[in-house]
Amino acid sequence: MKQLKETAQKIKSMEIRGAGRIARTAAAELRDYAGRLKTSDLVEFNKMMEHAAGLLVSTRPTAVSLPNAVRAVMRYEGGTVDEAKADIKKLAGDFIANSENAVKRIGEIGARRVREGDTIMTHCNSSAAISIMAAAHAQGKNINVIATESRPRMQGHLTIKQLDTLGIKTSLIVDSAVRYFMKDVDLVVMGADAVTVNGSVINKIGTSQVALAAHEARKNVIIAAETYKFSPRTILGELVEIEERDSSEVLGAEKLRGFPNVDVKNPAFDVTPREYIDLICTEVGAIPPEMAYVIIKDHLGWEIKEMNSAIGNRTNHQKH
Ligand code: RUB
Repeated sequence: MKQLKETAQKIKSMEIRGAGRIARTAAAELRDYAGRLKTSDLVEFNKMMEHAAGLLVSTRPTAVSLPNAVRAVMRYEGGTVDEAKADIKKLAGDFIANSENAVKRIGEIGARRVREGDTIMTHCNSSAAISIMAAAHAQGKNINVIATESRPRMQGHLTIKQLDTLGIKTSLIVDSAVRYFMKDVDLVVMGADAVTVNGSVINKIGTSQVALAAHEARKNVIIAAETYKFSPRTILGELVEIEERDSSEVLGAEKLRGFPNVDVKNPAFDVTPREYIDLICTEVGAIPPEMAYVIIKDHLGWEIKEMNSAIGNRTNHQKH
């Protein structure tokens, strides 16, 4: 229980972050948690697994990869605890391996859209988006990247570090300079926390502004997203919750107390309508956002069936 809680806390506090990484971490934690359970009573075991699954899913509400990963592991079967544990181990292992391969494959597919000499703008820190830049660079294409800071948590600093290690020439800019620099950009590549059935993309706050500026300047926007970032629940009309994070990430509590008429709003993600997205690059191919339904149907179809029998009831702060 202690390790489960620690993992959940690491995801909540963003020590472990990024939609793909939190999904893989949750799958691994369910596997390890199951392995640590001592009971031989299957009913009790199932109950404890349900509790662990619920705790992990509750840590961050927007990244659909997280419930998708948890459900992929929680499909386990078995007539005994040992059989259930073995199935959980397999399902978690498959999810993690598929996820890692997906990021690599997205890089290979997405890099085909990158031309020699391109300047790519990116926002936040997405492993799938960086995989495209890394693959293009590895193919010998001479690329430049413009990376935003991504306030308030400055994930752009992680991005520039990774790109620097890869030897990719990168400029760091403040978020408000996106439109100023858009004229120098050939291609925008960003990640996703969730993709809805209508092809909208939910990603780090500011993503929709970058996409809007790109649209105005007629620059292509590619979203790098594994198929498990697509949200089957949106087929049933459910909306993706936008995580509102603590005000202290933007303005310290002490400073804020000095302004009795001021509050801080800190949504962590926003929604980019499909009109501003040219392609969503997944591990099974680069698709127009209008084809999101097909990805959900073909790759998460089992989830739709399961959901039809048990529609969750999450309470949301803000929905889109
Ligand atoms: C991270 C973020 C990333 C996506 C995709 O937000 O918005 O663009 O999660 O990342 P946060 P990846 O820092 O709040 O988790 O491609 O690595 O899954």
